[in-house]
Amino acid sequence: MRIALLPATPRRAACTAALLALSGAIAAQGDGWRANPQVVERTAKQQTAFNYDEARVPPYTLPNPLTGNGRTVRTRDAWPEARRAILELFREHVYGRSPGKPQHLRFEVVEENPAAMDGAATLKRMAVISEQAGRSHRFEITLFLPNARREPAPVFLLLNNRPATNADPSRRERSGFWPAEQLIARGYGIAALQVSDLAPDDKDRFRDGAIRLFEGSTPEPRARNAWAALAAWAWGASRAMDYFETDRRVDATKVAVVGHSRGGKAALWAGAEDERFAITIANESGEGGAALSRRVFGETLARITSSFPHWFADRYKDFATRVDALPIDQHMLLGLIAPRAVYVASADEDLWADPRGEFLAQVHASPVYALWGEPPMRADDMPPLNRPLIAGKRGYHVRDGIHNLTPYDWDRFADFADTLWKNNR
Ligand code: GTR
Repeated sequence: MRIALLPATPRRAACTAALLALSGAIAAQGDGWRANPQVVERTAKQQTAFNYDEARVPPYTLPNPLTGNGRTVRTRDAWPEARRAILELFREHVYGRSPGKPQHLRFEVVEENPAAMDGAATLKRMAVISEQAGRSHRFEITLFLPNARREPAPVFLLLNNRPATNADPSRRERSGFWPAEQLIARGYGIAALQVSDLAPDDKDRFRDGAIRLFEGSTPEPRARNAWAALAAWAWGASRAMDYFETDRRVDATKVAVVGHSRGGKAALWAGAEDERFAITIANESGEGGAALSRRVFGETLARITSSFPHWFADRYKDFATRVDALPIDQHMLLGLIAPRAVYVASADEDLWADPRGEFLAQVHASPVYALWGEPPMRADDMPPLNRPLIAGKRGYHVRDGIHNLTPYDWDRFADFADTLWKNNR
């Protein structure tokens, strides 16, 4: 059995095997998450222009996740062609077209400390320096590797969209948003980059980073499918992966890209664009992330493209008030990650991000995963609060509390990686 509903505080792969046997019975109870009525009432009062009522989700038909170029795929062998076509649809309509590797790329050690965290970890701060057409761009990666491990370590890479102090290499400041000690104790490496180093999160300045590297100061208007901030952040994740491939202490076949909220949207795009990421983790990524746009629940396409026009290709806003005309929905973004692993997480009080819509994207990506015999997630499988659901290479949880990335979430991500990589130590 490969579909498992884990208990409220799952800890180690050691106990997972026993739980797998229970899962069918638990999953059948139908005690899945429902939005807390008080939270719905409070949120609806605060944001009267948005829908928080399940009964008012409009009827919708999702595009077939197996259809690219008008042809529906039925076999694994036929998938790569459909995948390429679907990827193109996302580039053209949603995230824009990224440039790939720069002409020259090099890595410089900024700091290395083999006895960080009281000897538990090695700290490496690396500069990633890109050159293109005589211009250059630089950003840093902070990486802790577990010293207890002899073999190359699997690594979680966070696309940090919060203050840099949340991923403080000195550890004078510590944050549950990037609980480095916790991951090191579980035998994982943990890395972070600052998304603002790749593209400032500002509609007037977002080009002042990786985008300028490629475009110089080309005058407006940019192409309607030109890449924007989310794609630039994802591009940074790929350059970090380029570095991991050169570091003998990193197992580059076991890298998880992680993001929260806007960072989660970028993590999903990184996982879709770059097949080197073994696991993609989107925490509360919401609209433009894992949530199905056609549900029009919480944040909408109209709202996100007007508040954050610099996140997406300009063309995305053409669909602001006609989501049904989009050739894709976000379940197809998860489908692009198949057959690699993907974990989606939501929070009970984060209705803006539409927890059910995030879960349903996993459900509707199931036909793609089925090409590899991966078990489905079904609409009725939505697990209760704080009970992760693992279906083969896919995972989902909805935790109690507000919009945030917490040590609880990280422990569930590590549990998921444990099940995939048998990282029992
Ligand atoms: C919100 C935005 C969301 C989400 C969030 C965040 O304002 O509407 O889509 O990205 O910010 O990044 O925390």
